[in-house]
Amino acid sequence: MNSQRSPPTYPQLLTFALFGKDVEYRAAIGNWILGTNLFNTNPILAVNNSFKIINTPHFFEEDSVHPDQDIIDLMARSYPGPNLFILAVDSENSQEENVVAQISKLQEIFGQQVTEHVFIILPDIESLQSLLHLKQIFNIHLAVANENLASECKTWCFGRHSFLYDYKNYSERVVRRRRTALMKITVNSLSDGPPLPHYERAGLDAMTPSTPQYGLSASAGDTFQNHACNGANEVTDTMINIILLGLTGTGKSASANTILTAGYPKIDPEQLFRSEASSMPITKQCEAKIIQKPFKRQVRLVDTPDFFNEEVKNCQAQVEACKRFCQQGPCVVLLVLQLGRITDSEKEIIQKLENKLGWRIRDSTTVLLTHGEDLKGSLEKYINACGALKNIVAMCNNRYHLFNNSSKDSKQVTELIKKIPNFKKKKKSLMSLVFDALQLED
Ligand SMILES: Nc1nc2c(ncn2[C@@H]2O[C@H](COP(=O)(O)OP(=O)(O)OP(=O)(O)O)[C@@H](O)[C@H]2O)c(=O)[nH]1
Ligand SMILES: [Mg+2]
Repeated sequence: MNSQRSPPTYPQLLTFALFGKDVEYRAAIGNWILGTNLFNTNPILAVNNSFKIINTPHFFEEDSVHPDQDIIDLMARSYPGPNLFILAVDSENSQEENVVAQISKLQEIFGQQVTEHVFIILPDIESLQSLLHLKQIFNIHLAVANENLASECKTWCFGRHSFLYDYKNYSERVVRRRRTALMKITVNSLSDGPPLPHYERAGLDAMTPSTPQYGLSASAGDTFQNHACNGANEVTDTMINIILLGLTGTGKSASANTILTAGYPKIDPEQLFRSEASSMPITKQCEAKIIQKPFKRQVRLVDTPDFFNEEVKNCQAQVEACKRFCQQGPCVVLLVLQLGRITDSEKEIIQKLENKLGWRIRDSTTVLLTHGEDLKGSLEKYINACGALKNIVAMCNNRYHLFNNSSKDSKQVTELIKKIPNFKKKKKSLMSLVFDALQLED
């Protein structure tokens, strides 16, 4: 990575809406773009490191039972608009009138301008040659299915704005409401919400949590999930991620446990993140748990290893695993530092993490100081007296908080949540979702 270049303000993930009459051909195109076979089960949504693909199973079916609902769901999942509308045209449906009918249907629903974002993928060179003239007529992009589709799509999106829905046929309010409802959809019947859309994630084999997979019961009445990210798990794409970053021994896992126990005080200790005093790294792999309390909705709490510790094997794989969480939904960072132990290696920690993750984390980071019980006097004075810490805190727009992880006081968690940036003012930004999700329970 070029360290001179400022990382993007949010991880880049291209959103594609995938259309096509033939289920198998559509799946093959989805698989080619993702570089996996996730589409074999015809999911509604599939994601990898670079792409989020929204499948539209019934779109061109004359007898679709809920055509409007299908369209609203697509708009909600790709809100405020996808980068590309991919039309997978199989050999049975590649006659000109058939292709034109599909393009016209997209125009009818999403407006004439949609064609600027339509990418038609044809089965062979012959169909490409016979349909090439449509390029001029509709201002669309045509290509033949091939194994380089992913890079072709990326190249085509480069420098282009994504499509924005105009809400002439469907109200933005309805779409947004549906989006919110989809966000509330719970994971694997964790709570009694509506059923889940089928959703799959790709390439998370770097994640091997030390605890068992789904359906964990913390204690009577308390439930949360360990998130084993090794394949086709069902999760919502807009779940908020809280990612704990920092060096070994600073208290990342202990802080994650403080957050967990604030919501689930009777939690079985076996289900906490492993946290121990040690000169060697204890957490060696990213590990995530999905919780609901004390938040209003589900939040994925992601504990990470020290990305700069040579004792952490496959460090880069762990960075990649962490990046996938950053990309999957809105995320906020807790940068964990130990009071009284801000070392030289932590001076540049923000820049170093940004370079590793390729994301300008400082805009979404709150500094979380641990060992709060050791503080003598005011925290502000302490920060002002420590140049390196003052600098880090300033980079994070003066967001900081103090935890005493040896205390069971859940107030420190509710106070922390209040300090997480108020993104609500930035209308329509992804980060507004973060703020909404981090509202405390009534
Ligand atoms: N007294 C006290 N101990 C803490 C606090 N925070 C963390 N610790 C202890 O510090 C030690 C290291 O904490 P961890 O949470 O394992 O640190 P970590 O950042 O996850 O470390 P790695 O997993 O090795 O990267 C553990 O013994 C914790 O109990 C705190 O606020 N007060
Ligand atoms: Mg740890």
